[in-house]
Amino acid sequence: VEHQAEDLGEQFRSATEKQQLQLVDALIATDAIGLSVLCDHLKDYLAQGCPVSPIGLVPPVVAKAYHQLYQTGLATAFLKATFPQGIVPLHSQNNVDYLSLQQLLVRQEWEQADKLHNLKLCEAANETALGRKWIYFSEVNSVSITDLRTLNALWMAHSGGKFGYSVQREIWLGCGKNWDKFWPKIHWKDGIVWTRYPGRFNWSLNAPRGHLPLSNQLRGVQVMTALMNHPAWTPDAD
Ligand code: UYC
Repeated sequence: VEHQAEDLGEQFRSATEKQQLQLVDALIATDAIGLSVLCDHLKDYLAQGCPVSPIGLVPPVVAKAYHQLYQTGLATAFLKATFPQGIVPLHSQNNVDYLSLQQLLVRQEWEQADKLHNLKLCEAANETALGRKWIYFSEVNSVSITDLRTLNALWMAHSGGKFGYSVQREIWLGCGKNWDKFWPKIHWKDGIVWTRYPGRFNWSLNAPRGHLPLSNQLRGVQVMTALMNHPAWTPDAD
């Protein structure tokens, strides 16, 4: 049994990132040995000091291993002891507590998470925005690079890289910054019809890439423009 575990562990460690992403599923589907390989991977990640990408993203394999382990319910105590706040480090320069958002996202409660996300964005901007419960475009740059990266990393880690501002930005740039091309791609508009909040949005992982988090367009496109142009998405901005 020990040999088997070592072999699987070795196979996992020497695989490419793409293979590792597939191996996470295979390991979860097998038995206790598979689970221990994934736990070891998370332990190694912690021992390395939890490195993140230049824009603050948790490595996809780590996020997926965490998620699959979480979902089995067989590693609850280990995950809690190893990452007490969750897999995404909750850095804030605006003194915002993102723990409740991480908890909604790890449970895949997308609609509640989206609501709380928009409140946390306001809180990260200033007290006026928080009281108003929506953010004015000129307040977007009051949100620190750190905080916007934390928010984005939370969506990315818990959606397998499907949701988050950095995904929306990539799609938006791919559309040549043309909003009319962008809205249908993320299903915020179907033809000339705006997608109605909340019932017509897809609150699941079957949604198209970039579908979440939402930004209400009722007051115009300036908030979204400011979010897409925020320095958080420039790798060496801080
Ligand atoms: N709503 O249609 N939206 C609301 C979206 C628009 C409207 C909230 C997104 C178009 C009204 C969120 C889209 C529009 C309210 C979103 C969308 C419109 C409201 C709750 C696709 C009419 C009631 C948070 C772009 C044609 C509240 C909040 C109010 C709410 C999101 C209407 C998250 C992504 C242009 C009347 N919509 N919104 O901001 O303020 O209130 O009156 O974008």
